[in-house]
Amino acid sequence: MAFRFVTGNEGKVREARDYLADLEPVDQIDYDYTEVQSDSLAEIAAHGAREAFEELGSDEPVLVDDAGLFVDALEGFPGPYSAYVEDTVGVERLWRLASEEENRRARFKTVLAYADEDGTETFKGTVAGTLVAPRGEGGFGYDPIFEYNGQTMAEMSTEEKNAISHRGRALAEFAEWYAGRD
Ligand code: ITT
Ligand code: NA
Repeated sequence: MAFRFVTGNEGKVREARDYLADLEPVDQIDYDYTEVQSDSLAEIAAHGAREAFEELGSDEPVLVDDAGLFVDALEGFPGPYSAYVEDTVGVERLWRLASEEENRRARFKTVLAYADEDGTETFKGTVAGTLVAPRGEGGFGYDPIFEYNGQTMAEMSTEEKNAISHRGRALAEFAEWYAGRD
């Protein structure tokens, strides 16, 4: 048995492997699930995981992770549009926009959805931090501008990031639930 992690993002897979290695192997799978129009990461992730599980065949469980950066002073922007904003405007310009605000607080949120023949479960994780000018070579996405406890997430190892990150928290909750099932 392996988890089939449906994502085009290798950074997510690296973090999931670091956390789930003791449970099952994690295979990265490409599948273009329908991104339902919703402000809710949970709805998007749960719908995607369900659809992928049903369409892909085989009974191996599926994972989907839908994440976003929510900037307090920008009413939670880019939020559910984070991937689009990274691809178009880019991380550096989002930082410049945020740097004009006095309040630099932001949070990462993620929802990890799990689907198998018994149903769909979701696990949430959030971390609050401060936006800063880009630093660090690790991580991915918005990590270089997201500072937690004096370090940007791009300055952390995968292990260090998992220990405090939104995804690490969701993975921990999921791992506990998975290990405790009958
Ligand atoms: P998949 O949908 O294929 O999984 P994606 O990169 O499009 O990959 P999301 O829609 O969940 O994933 O991500 C939204 C955006 O937030 C995208 O620009 C990511 O790079 C970024 N992001 C997600 N998790 C992050 C993290 O832990 N650190 C920094 N940026 C992150
Ligand atoms: Na996405």
